[in-house]
Amino acid sequence: MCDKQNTVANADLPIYGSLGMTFMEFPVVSDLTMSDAEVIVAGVPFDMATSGRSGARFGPQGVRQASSQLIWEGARWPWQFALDDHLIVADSGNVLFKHGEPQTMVDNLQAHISTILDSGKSSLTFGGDHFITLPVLRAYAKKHGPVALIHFDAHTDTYSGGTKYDHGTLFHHAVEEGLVDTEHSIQIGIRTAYDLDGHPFEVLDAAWVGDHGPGAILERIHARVGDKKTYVSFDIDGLDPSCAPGTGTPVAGGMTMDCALKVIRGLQGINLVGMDVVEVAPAYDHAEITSLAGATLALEYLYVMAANKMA
Ligand SMILES: [Mn+2]
Repeated sequence: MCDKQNTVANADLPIYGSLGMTFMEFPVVSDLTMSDAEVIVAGVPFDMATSGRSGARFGPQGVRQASSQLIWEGARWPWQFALDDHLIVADSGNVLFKHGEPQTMVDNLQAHISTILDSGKSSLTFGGDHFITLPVLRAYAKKHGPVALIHFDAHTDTYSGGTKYDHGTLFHHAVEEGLVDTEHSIQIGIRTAYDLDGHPFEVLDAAWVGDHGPGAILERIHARVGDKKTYVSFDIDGLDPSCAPGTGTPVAGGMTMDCALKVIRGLQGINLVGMDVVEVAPAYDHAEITSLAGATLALEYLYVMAANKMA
């Protein structure tokens, strides 16, 4: 039973613990225009564009839930400042759409991201399958023009023969629509077939990544994107299945989590304008490994955003 005396005695303790309702327990934002947040989190519980196993619709809630394990550390190691002191982040919840009508997701997501960008903020989006990146990039290109892309994935997602809503074709469409500055874009961790002739992006394939490590990867990334406005898209299957089993189309032989974290941390100095983490499918996960990986990569990105701002 809760008596008043007890409540007063513990006034400095939070009554509710980590519920994982928002990413990193950042405050909920409903009025995007009025909010002073600099980065807005959005979930997109959509997996109707998957070619294999569905389930990424539960990605946003998985990542938010896992992020509750990261909150206790005031200043995340090895950063020497607390994120909250230097970057204002809020969580706008999930983008809504009519199930069975993918176009309503496309329209609503692009509108939501455009609202975020038009109010001078940037987005951090949790998929959902990788198709959700296409409407996000449409909003970014509308605001910023074609953006440089840093894309982590086992797959290039540049296939041309897919259906209209297809998580394997989005970068084919993004290039065709002129959303991406291909000359300054790079794909990392690729280890599935793609057409080498005329491929629009620089590729660091998974074997090269494993052989050369974070320092060399970062050299290539910085050389490629330069000072361009840069969007980061992280398909969690870019990681090795041992680091990210909970995903729809896992492929053996990917990046380690250690390597991925060092690469994200090393994006400091790049003109970053947005990020997504996609393809987390908690139903195939074990012990929240994949959701935690997604949450940790996103948190590391936010630290980089804060560090860029402080520089
Ligand atoms: Mn993939």
